[in-house]
Amino acid sequence: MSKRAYESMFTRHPKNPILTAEDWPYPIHTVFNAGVTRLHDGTTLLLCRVEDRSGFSHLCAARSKNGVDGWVIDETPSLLPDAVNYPEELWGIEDPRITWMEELGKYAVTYTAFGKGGPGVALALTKDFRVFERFGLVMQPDDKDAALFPRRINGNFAMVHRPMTDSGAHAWISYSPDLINWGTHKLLLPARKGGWWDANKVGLSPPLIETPRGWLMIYHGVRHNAAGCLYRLGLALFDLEQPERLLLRGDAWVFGPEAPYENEGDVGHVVFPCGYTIEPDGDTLNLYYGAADTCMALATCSINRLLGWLDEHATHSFSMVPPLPPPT
Ligand code: BMA
Repeated sequence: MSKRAYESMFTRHPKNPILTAEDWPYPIHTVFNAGVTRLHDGTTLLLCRVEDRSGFSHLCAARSKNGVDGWVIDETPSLLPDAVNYPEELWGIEDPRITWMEELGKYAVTYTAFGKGGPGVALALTKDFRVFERFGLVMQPDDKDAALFPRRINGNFAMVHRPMTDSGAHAWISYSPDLINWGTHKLLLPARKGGWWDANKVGLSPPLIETPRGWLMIYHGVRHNAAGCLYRLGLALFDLEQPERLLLRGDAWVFGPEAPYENEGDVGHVVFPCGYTIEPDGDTLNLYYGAADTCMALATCSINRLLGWLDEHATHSFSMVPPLPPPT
């Protein structure tokens, strides 16, 4: 791992990468960008994006008692693209995010359906990750990086997603009375511009984390450079009852590719978390991330420490450019 002059708030698990293609019970090319939940019996479930050698992705569940090893992986794909009934899934399904919906007594899985129209947001509900109730596309292409909130906000379901627009790739929030019809679209977190690490393209990484101080967002920012793309993670905090209200946004990234398995793979220099579990202490966050679009890795951090960092670094504190004076 390359040496950095700054301290990370995240601790990489010594057993990283925790899942690779070699662990799979059937032939696959890569495993990455898994949606995550802790089942009611305490089992950690990773709904992994698995890419086969046709280049298409499907989803496959891996379960573990301790969330680190001893994974029991479904013998066959758990959710395959269904291009007959959902032509938007012709070229695969990718990057699931999981939200436990107490009101429904089901898990909501939002994933990217990739078809001729481009990537769009699809939704399925499940109780057990074996039988899925598919809703098809809920956000038309080009859109991805979506996750539901675990409860209604002011009477409506809410979803963060990332449509592509001429102005760039920004995170949006939309509301729905029934999970099918989505509206009241609001810009949630815009990509910055110019030299910022998160200029031009941001997207939600795992589902938002509910804290007493607000919804904590771990998002990815994409930096294009001469070598390709760099995917790093930043933090933002939103109001609990009015989530489109941004409370704090960090100025620096907090986690980026450094370890060899994050820098070398099909797409090097990528860390891409789609889910987490929280320990019973309510503070320890286990962040599961795809590394270099090739394998799954785990890093741990303290939610309170992330919030404390945001308090200190939500202005231009790392920037050489002094903040603008308040408007008169
Ligand atoms: C994004 C998504 C992710 C992928 C990342 C890096 O656009 O497609 O699935 O991990 O690019 O390649």
